[in-house]
Amino acid sequence: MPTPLDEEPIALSIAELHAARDQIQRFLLEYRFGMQEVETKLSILREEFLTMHDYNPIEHVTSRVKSPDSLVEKVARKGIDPDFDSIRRHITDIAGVRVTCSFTADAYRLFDLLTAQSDITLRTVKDYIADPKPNGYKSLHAIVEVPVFLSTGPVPIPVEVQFRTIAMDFWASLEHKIHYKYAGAVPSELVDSLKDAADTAAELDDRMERLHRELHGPKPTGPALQV
Ligand code: 0O2
Repeated sequence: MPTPLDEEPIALSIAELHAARDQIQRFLLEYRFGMQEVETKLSILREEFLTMHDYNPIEHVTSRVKSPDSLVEKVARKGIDPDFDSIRRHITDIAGVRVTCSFTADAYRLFDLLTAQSDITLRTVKDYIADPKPNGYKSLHAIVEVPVFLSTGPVPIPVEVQFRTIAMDFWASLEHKIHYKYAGAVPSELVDSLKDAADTAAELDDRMERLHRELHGPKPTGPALQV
């Protein structure tokens, strides 16, 4: 039978665990709100395009807040001090939104429209469409800051937004699975095949976009939505 002295430290550490869990939940909640703000902005743009121009530049939008496990792994991997202030400063992809478009021009157009909004601050851009990664990865990455209005006042929340085409998305999701399966040590033939597939996907994007232009001309037009 455990004595009260045996039980006391366990009861205390459970209380601490509860407090830590609550703190992490509260911390991640702010990122969920930031992510939702960006999702709302994208959904407004999508509906405006559809209603005013009968054109949908967004195929689909997915989003996620990093899981506590994945966040802890990244903090350890990057050697970041494990306190909330430091994590806030150094990890900018806790909230992530992925915008998949039919055409490359739409990916850039959506980026322009989102980052031009007055409450959005653009922190960094990585244009892996213009300058693909050596493995063939293509996507336009932006870290934007969006204000979230809490009961205590506004808090600027960073959100990583990735813009890409369906073909880029298809490639990235397969590459991600392969990378995961081989724990990063992908055999060189497979690396070459993936690079080849990325080139084919890029060619397909170019051809589809040319065909689209031939069919419809540069669309859509409108005061706020000039191509
Ligand atoms: P998840 O699960 O998608 O969030 P860092 O974020 O600091 O580790 P870096 O280089 O500063 O890395 O960020 P970068 O280049 O902006 O890329 C971050 C995200 O882009 C990744 O997030 C992936 O989603 C995607 N990405 C970048 N490079 C590749 C690639 O070669 N293949 C694939 N499939 N995706 C890529 P996470 O955190 O890795 O994963």
